[in-house]
Amino acid sequence: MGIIFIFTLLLGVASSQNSHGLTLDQVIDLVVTDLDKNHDGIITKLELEEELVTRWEQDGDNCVSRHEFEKQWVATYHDHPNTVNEFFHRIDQNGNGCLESSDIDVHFGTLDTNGDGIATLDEFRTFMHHAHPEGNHGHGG
Ligand SMILES: [Ca+2]
Ligand SMILES: [Ca+2]
Ligand SMILES: [Ca+2]
Repeated sequence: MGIIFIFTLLLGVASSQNSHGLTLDQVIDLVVTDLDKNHDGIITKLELEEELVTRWEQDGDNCVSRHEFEKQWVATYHDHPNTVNEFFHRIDQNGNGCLESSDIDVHFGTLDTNGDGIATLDEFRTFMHHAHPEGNHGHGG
């Protein structure tokens, strides 16, 4: 039984592509904790935009480049750079190579159906499962 457990654990680590062996759910939990800065169980659009500016945007041009995003994400959540790369392209809604508040607007609009500027943690987790490359298992490899 012990050997099977260890083997399963190793397989899990190998397939997660995360250098710390974190599952997508564990990564999402870390992201949610970082985003919900006042720990009230909801993520506001303001919190999302603050995270974009304080963590991801580094050089003051109001554009989170793929490089800026990848560097911070890999350092913080330990996903593989290729995974982060694809994730960036998925959330760069208008495809201009920048994450900016207009991209946040679009994504938050899909989360926040009644437009009150608030998303619950579960809503955000669901969004992350759709947006993160490891949330879709249709393509194998
Ligand atoms: Ca909050
Ligand atoms: Ca920048
Ligand atoms: Ca963009």
